[in-house]
Amino acid sequence: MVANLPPQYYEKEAELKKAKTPEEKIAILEEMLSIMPKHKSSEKLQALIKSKISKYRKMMEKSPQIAKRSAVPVIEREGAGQVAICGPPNSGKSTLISALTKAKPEIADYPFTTKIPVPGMMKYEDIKIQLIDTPSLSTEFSENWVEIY
Ligand SMILES: Nc1nc2c(ncn2[C@@H]2O[C@H](COP(=O)(O)OP(=O)(O)O)[C@@H](O)[C@H]2O)c(=O)[nH]1
Ligand SMILES: [Mg+2]
Repeated sequence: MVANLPPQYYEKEAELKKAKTPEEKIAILEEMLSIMPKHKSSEKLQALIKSKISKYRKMMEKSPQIAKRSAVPVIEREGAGQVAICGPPNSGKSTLISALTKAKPEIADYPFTTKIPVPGMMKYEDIKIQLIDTPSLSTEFSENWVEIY
């Protein structure tokens, strides 16, 4: 038991339980470290908090996209493989997806009709391949989150 922990420390402890993301947890743990009195009896607790911070840092390193860019649409792969159909505006991407899969992306003769990625399943013999309709790429304008990897 550590003596002389200030009341704010216990408030932070309660906040820590409610925090959801690793970033939030790291920020709160760092505050806890700065609040706590630095003497012999708190050494173990300081070490424990530091080890928690490094655990959450490692979690963030493992899932950088989720940690940093949770507002970006992410399509999990389903089926045997994931194929993104990319290309310039009006090149027939949405037409191709709607011909090969049951997905019904909007098809129009004005550019940049597709604003979010739309997945569809293409069956080839007994294999299912996931096709993704993507917003058009162009040098003038692209959805800022479009990134293929
Ligand atoms: N002539 C011709 N028009 C096409 C073909 N594929 C699509 N289109 C037309 O081109 C326009 C744009 O198609 P769309 O699939 O929305 O293109 P996207 O912007 O790449 O998704 C639509 O009016 C389609 O009807 C094709 O193979 N030949
Ligand atoms: Mg389209």
